[in-house]
Amino acid sequence: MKKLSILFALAAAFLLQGCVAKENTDPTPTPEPTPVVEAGTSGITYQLLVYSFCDSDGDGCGDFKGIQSKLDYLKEMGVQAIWMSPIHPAASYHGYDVKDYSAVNPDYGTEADLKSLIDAAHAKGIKIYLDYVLNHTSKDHPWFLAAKADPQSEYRDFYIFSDNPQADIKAGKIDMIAKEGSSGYDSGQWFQCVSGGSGSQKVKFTLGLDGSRKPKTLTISRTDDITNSGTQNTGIYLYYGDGSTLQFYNDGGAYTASLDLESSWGVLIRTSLTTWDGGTKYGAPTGKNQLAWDEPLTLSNSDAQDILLPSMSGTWYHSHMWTSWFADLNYGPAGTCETSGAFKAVCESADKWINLGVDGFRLDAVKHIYHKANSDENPTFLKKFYDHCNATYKAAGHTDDIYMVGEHFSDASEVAPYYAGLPGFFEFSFWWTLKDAINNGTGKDFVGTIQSYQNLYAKYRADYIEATKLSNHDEDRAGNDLGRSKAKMKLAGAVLLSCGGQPYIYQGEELGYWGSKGSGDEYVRTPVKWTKNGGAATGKLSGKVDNSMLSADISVEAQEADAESVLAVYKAWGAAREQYPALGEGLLGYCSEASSNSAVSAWFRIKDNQKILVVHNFGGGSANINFSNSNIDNMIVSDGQVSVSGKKLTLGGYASAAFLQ
Ligand SMILES: [Ca+2]
Ligand SMILES: [Ca+2]
Repeated sequence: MKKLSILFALAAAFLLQGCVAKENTDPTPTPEPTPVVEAGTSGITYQLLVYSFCDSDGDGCGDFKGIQSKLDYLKEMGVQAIWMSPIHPAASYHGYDVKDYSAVNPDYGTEADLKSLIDAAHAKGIKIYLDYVLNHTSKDHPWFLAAKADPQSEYRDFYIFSDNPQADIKAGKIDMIAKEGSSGYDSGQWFQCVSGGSGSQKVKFTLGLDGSRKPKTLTISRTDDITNSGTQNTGIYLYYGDGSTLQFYNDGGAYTASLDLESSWGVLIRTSLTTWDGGTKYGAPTGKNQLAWDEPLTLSNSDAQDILLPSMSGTWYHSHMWTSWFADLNYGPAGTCETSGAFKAVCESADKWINLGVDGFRLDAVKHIYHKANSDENPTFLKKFYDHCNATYKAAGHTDDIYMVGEHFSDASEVAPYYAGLPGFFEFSFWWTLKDAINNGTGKDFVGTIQSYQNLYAKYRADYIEATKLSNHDEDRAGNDLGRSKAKMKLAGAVLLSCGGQPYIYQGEELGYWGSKGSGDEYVRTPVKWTKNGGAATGKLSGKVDNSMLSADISVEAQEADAESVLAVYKAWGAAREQYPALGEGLLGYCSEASSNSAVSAWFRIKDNQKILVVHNFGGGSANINFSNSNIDNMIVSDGQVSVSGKKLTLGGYASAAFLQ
């Protein structure tokens, strides 16, 4: 059923063969070739935010050299791979609006610094995964700037443009939104862009008012004279260009504004200078936003789209993420996506990083690449991207397959069909199930639920990678969900590192961090505080840092000296995964011997001849379990109050233990 160990088994077999061959054929002692990444068993990946993990030069921004300096910290938790937040130049601090896929963000260091990090990580048996954003680019990416400026641009087809998105979607003309018919149209996902611009030109605007003296029509005329006359107390403003305004004049009942106009986007009418709220914005109705010389345009107080000047042409571009900052990439029909310019371009950059030594990718927002999340388009696309990258990876001399994990932010049942496209996906359901189980103090159903997810994946891929996790950078912190209870956080970490799958530890979870998105995403992206008295890489977080949390006692320095710390739990269970292959790679099996106690979750991890019993108490009170069949003499790792008396195991509240069978 579950074949997580394939990579490691292949690597180990390769090493073994290498040794045997050498002994048989070459009696001269020569150094063994060092494998790029030494095989291990933990399967643990650490998710870090480059900008807030570790700052090597004191400029407030985390960087590659900082990560390199902390590889031993990760190694001590059994970490075998790092997923770095996007490393490319980007418009936002978080990096998810890429401006150049083939470059590194200079705030993080140079490409040589990245190469140095990759080599240093490999020397310690740690792989490097890049976050790769395939759904969209920044609106400031040179591809998009060229595409929107010129319909004839070679980059025009990299994006999704339409003069009438609603009609084009209904007619099936938009390849990325081809499966939903008219229901695929969402006005909030389309943003206008303008080409042409006004240049500088002398014009006169005349405003028509309705019976309530509210703006009704707008007319633009050419003029040689931009001198305005009348009284300027109308409270109605022409808004144009880079945030400029001109109040209309009332000249004997005629509302006019003459000016030397320059605007890159057009004009709007507003009746407040300080807010857009309360119906103070007047623009064009959707689809009728073009001004023509000397022809009144009827204004809209509800749609209020930008009004295009006669010299301008406007069109719409698609952003699935409901933000004008992102522009969605266009890969054409999924069945032939590999022929699209955008596909070739993102592959070319991916090849560069693979050839630099990167071991895999975490793919962002994969259910949004093609619009319809539950069609086969995204899996089809993802398989083509994976196959391309894997071919590059093999050509670079690797004997294993490239690693790739997708972010499909949905229940396991919706994620499962995507395994047709990629070997790995995050299991968001793992955390959603676990936090409820811990907060309800009910452990008995937990492992059965996780097994049910595995059974879903196995229908689509025998060697699926179940990327388990607690929270990540897009969710409230696990610590928040667990009421900041240190005991619950320790339990959650012990469950994560003792259950099936290949777990991800999100930066700060091993330190017991908390934080809520409600105050801003930055609050769930808090920097690591390395020393009791030292600072942290807060420079990119706009001051949105909970400094009360970054206390001396939550620092790495303090927790490394504290056997009762959250960090100590992650280290203990991470080390156990490294030491006992069954705990890292084994099958997950239900243990019925603890079923009489609803607070307790018990399971086996089984690989080859090794079998480990894992027992967790999800409740706050102590729990007694009698094991008549399983062996509880040989405890290999534990957390909290644990005592063994003959065949009776007593676990204090939220305590955990594992036993070699
Ligand atoms: Ca720095
Ligand atoms: Ca998309």
